[in-house]
Amino acid sequence: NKQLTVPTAQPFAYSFNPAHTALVVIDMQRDFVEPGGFGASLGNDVTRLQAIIPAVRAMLDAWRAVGGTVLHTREAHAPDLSDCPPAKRLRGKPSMRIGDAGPMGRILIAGEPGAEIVPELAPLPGELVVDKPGKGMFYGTPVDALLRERGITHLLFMGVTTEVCVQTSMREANDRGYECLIVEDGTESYFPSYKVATLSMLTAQGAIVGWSATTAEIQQALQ
Ligand code: C5J
Repeated sequence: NKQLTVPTAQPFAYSFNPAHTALVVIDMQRDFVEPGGFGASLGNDVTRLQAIIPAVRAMLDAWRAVGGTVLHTREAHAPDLSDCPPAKRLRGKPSMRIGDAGPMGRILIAGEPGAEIVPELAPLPGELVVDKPGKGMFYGTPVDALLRERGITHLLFMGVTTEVCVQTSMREANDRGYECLIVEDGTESYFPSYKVATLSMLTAQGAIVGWSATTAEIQQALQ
């Protein structure tokens, strides 16, 4: 139960107490990350996303070793699509809509193989796992209550994709008063320039949304 600092975080030092901090792993699901899934069949280069699995795992291992709270999210809808607004479902490729049969089961439906978290990053018993119907992790979920009842005030974000679900979740968290940091090598986008832009816009203007740092810098602080 102690205050730690990442002195080289961007745009300036980030301090956190692991007892009041959660490591958040956004949407590391097979359909976004693995070859042969939904993301790949839309023409995206999923190897970029797959490449961060070792860094995410290393950070998870370090965080689990200090006994920190872990929250995994999945972008996943109810099988009857009652939590999927038509505005979301009708967007995108007409042959690959949420709920349609995809290469790894029904696309973004809870319980389908493609909606599962990749096996390398599988949640451990006791870790929080939340299905979210939106891009952000607070909309339509119990996440805020789950974090507050555990005394969580600080969040470290990893996962995919940087500019969509990770960024939206971090912005929603910042508005709710959480002190947020995004782990630079623990997040990735299908579009390299979007990742670079997202990291700079989140940390601009004196950490307007929050901080960024690498897994190595955070691991150093945890030693
Ligand atoms: C996530 C997406 N997880 N890009 N979803 O970022 O639609």
